[in-house]
Amino acid sequence: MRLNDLTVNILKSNIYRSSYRRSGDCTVVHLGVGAFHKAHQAVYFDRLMDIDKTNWMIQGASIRRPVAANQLNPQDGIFTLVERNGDQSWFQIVRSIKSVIDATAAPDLLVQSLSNPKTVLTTLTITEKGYNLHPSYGELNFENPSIIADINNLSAPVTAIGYLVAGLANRWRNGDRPFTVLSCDNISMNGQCTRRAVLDMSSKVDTNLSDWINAKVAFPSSMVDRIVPATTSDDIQKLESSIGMYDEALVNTEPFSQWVIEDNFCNIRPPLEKVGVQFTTNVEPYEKLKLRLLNAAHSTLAYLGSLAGYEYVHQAIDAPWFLSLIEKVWNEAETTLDSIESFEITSYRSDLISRFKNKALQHRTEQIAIDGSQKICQRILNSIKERRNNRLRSPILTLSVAGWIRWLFGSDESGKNYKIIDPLAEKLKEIVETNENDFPTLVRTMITFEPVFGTEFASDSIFEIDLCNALSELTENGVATTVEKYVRREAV
Ligand code: CS2
Repeated sequence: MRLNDLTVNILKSNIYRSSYRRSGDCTVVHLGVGAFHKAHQAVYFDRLMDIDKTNWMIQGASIRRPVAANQLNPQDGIFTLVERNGDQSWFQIVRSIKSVIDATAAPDLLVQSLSNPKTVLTTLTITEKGYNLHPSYGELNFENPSIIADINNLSAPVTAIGYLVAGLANRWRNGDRPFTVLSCDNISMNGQCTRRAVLDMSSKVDTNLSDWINAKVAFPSSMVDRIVPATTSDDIQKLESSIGMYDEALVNTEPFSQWVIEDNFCNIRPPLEKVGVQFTTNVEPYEKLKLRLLNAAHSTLAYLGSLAGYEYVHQAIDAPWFLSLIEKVWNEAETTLDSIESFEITSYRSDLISRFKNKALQHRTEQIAIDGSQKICQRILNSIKERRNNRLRSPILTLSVAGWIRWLFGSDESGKNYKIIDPLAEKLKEIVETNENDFPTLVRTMITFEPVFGTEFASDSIFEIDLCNALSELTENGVATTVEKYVRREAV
């Protein structure tokens, strides 16, 4: 039996579900309904509606693929969230998504929702590449054919930024109040990035529109945190045998969840503080902390771990010397962080280790390895850059960058091939393949590849030598030996 608004009633009462009435127009539009949105923002809004009895129903939208629409619409938008920790599982039915628009088939429906004055907030999880900004220097990529297409025709946009501009343009023309644009992607200063992308595009459409957006629209930054592995068909089968319900939209996650939002809204602000969200005037220290500790560790475990044959994060962190490796990644990164009042970094770090060790999550290293070109700069390179400005070398973070480059070779240490999934995959593969037998040239070409490294590493000869050595060691001696050697040698 498939989960939906009616069948949910026959579930056992020990499965938690909210009880608010799912009626009225949606007040939130979410672009990019995927596992993370379902396990994070949708859960906060579900709880909020349950305790506050105000309407924060979400109109979901998928921009690139119809998957979420196909999973959720036959289920009236509802799905099961399973929090897993060790042997324990906690089940909840989440009811805050009304339905999902498949914008690939019906772009006009999404533009209509965004243009509806009842929409007070638009949230985004479109991943790093969805912003179409150059990862290292932050302007909109005007060479991207989809961006060009949107600038020329906003009636049926193809990019998330195009949809935002189209919706805001209608609000402006109709004299309506704009919606707040809240990015929930893992990008440093995600609000400013979204603002930049929207202003860059709208200024090519109509400068009066971009002036209005500039003056009237709020783009708060936010820090989001919850580990959400991709759902597998095995997970769906297991759920069916344990609760007797077939749920294609099921999502597994950890008990931990965090959301810190910049208190800067241009339309009604949901009172999310009632459900544990933290509002602050400055999100940057939280974003930096999370990207440079949690995500830097994740990427390090993903590249070095998968090269050494570890399929899951919990296996990689338990591999010999990997825990010390991660501690040293953090020792280096921590020197670049700003302090946060009443925040205990030591306990944050030990909580992260427990989260990584959560076997029940089955979080694949290959999932984290995806889109490295969009992630590496914020997670690792920025720390290296800031340390260098303080005359500090970063041997362990450099090893992590070398791990990424070695991973781009396309096969692990046992010779198993895998696919490089990355918007810049073709270019990166070409760089690696052309210079496979000449590491100094490979490293030189990489660090001068501006879309990832920017311009600041080209003249950093110390980093260049360190990176070349780390890459040679990894390739000649293998991950295990190199990690042990670096960890023992570097008393950071
Ligand atoms: C992960 C993140 O896939 C990845 O790149 O590092 O999705 C990570 O699980 C989340 O940021 C945790 O909040």
